[in-house]
Amino acid sequence: MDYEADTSRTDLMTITRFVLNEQSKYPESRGDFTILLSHVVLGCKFVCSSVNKAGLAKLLGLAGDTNIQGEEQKKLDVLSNEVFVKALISSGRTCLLVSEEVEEAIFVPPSHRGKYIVVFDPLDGSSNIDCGVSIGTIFGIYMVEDETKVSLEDALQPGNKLLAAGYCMYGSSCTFVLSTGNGVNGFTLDPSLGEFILTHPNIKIPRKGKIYSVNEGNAKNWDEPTTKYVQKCKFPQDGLPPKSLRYIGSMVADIHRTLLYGGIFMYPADIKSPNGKLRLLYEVFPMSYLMEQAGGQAFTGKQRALDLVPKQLHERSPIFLGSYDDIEQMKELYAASKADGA
Ligand code: FBP
Repeated sequence: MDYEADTSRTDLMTITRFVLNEQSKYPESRGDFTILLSHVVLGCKFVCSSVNKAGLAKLLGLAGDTNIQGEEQKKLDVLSNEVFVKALISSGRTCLLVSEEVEEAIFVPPSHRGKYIVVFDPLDGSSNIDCGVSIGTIFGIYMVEDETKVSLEDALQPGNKLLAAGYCMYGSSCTFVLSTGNGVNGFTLDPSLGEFILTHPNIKIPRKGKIYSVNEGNAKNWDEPTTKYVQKCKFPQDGLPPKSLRYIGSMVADIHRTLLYGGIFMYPADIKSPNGKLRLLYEVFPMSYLMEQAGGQAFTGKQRALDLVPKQLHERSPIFLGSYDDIEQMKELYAASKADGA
């Protein structure tokens, strides 16, 4: 009997135990954040089981409505959104919610309010839902001083004001990745226990990667720095081997791979989409927060992504996320193109 292995298998570091340990570092804390997070986790467990049985439970396909982005909503988009909105309100710890699936910000009834604002994409990677490819949920958490006076402006805070961010990937296994400002940790759902167990402690992205991730179908519309960068990946001049292209088309899955293996994920601006495609509040900011916490960088083509100040709830932003050195290379190309006056 491998006693040591059994001991480690019996000393379960669940996500709740992990966050309670984190909370114990703040004597003034009342446990509100832990309660909020447990409701986010509950939502993810529900969505995970729904995604797993989607084909059986007739949860695939369209819901028949269109969301604020003009996208046809999938049944699972609507179901996931409903579960998260109800879970977050019932936590009694939130005052304002912003969801990719809801045009307006959701003000929590005063009787149920707490200090936290949650911005979230209930189900990211919609184009992959019906073919069973990995999809996910993305969230970011802010705080307000006085929840009785919360306003729309409080949802339009820069990313560098985030308190915490994370995602849950519904793939071959269900993985919850979280940062509360002290590094990034990954937890895998043990279906037999219904518990997320710490499996990826203190994730650090490799300084440089061998992978680039982008929808090359947009190449003809790209700006010069993006075109030059991808060219360097394919035809390196420095004797290094070409980088490999990996693109799943679900941001959560592409970012999860990038965090673990290194490299660069990009959804740049282009002639057709001058602000790129990905939404600033609940896609770009949370992933940028995680990337920086893991030792990587998040760049818009002009600046550090987390320093952006949103003007609208559903605004988009170009984004380059990944290994420190790879993003430095991208920054140099943009600086050079700016110097050339392009
Ligand atoms: P939603 O599915 O939540 O709208 O997310 C957008 C998204 O699917 C990202 O997950 C992904 O990175 C990107 O769009 C893929 O876009 P494209 O199909 O244009 O490459």
